[in-house]
Amino acid sequence: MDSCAHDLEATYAGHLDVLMRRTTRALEVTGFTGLLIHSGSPPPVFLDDQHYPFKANAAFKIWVPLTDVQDCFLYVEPGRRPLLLFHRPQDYWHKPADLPESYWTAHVDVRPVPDRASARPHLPADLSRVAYLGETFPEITSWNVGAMNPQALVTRLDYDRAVKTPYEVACLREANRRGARGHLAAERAFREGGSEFDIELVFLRACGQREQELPYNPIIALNSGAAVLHYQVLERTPPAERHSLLIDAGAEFAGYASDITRTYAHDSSDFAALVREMDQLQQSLCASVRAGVDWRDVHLSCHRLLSELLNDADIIRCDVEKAVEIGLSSVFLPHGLGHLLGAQVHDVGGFLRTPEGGEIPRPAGHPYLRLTRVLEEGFVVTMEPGLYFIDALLEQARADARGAHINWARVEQFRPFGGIRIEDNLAITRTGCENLTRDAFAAVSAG
Ligand SMILES: [Mn+2]
Repeated sequence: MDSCAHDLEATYAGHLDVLMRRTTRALEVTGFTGLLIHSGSPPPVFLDDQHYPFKANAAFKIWVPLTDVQDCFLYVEPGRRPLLLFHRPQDYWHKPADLPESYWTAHVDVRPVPDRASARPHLPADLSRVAYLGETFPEITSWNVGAMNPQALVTRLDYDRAVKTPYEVACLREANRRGARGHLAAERAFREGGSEFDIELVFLRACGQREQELPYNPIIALNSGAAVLHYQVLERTPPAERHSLLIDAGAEFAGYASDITRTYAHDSSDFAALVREMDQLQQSLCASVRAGVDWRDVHLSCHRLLSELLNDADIIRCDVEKAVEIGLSSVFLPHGLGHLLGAQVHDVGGFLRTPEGGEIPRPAGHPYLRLTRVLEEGFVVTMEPGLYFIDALLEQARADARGAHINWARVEQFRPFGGIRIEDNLAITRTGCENLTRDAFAAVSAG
């Protein structure tokens, strides 16, 4: 058994205990006696017989690592083993999923059911105090569940989910190892002259995943494409000149996501130096986090560090505090510093003040920050500072008072490179953090 398989085996039961404890409390507080969770079913394309790719609901896959079986139900009642009604249709068009047998199946009561309606007799006769989580489907109305997706319960579960169990951290560690394999192969493809499309194929092969299995579609941008934050084009032909690669791509493991970005310069140039400086900036931010730190402060300290770096690189000429205050640093870094990560790439609950709800506001002038909570032991977050040369934002700055602080000749020099983002996944501890991504790159390079 490899170390990952061993970790999963050793930690899954404890993970279930934590989920059961959180759920028991959430049900008590919100007045329900049980929870029924649907794995989901893929929506059909409009007036077509095709369906969109299936994505299992996060609320479901945190209990059981089934990411590719639609129309399963998980029934949870305090004091009982979770009941999994496993969808196993009689279907000769598709291959029905095999009944699972893995590190988790001994802890769950698994029963095959051929369709949604056949799941109903396996559930308690009276569901009037059971909360349902999932999309609605025609049969569910006759099941008389107590409530569909009650907000108070959803909010409480979202809030709790920010803190990962040791099992979840083990899954995220493995998702990072898979992602690191993809990234190392992608860098080689870039050096060998591949197109964006070539690099994507190499990434998929090295991760061992098809695109729909990835947590999100990779962002693979050569040259100025890197200035587009969610660049979605995959050019089939290589560009005539090769300057840079920005690749933001993650892999999946047992329903958990990695979310990793690297930026490479094609040759040694001022841009290569800028990438190294951004890497140091990112590492110093990683060194500054631990339980008890307010993420909003880390975000603002990133803007100060970036303003210093921009001055040192002679891209701006402006006092650091002033550069943050007037939004000059935001011209070059318009997105948030990071977000919660887990069963969802952008795990929900990043703004919640308490388990009951309430929102912690973003700092003024930073509308895209996705996390405003104080870090706790067990949070897993991304750390992803960036520095971009985005025409639309530069033009806005040129038109207002910020333009006078920008060295436009220097900007012109860097525009063909697009930009830089460096993103790692951090598991927060009492005294610091475990960098799941750097550890994964080191392990994969060594092994
Ligand atoms: Mn991210």
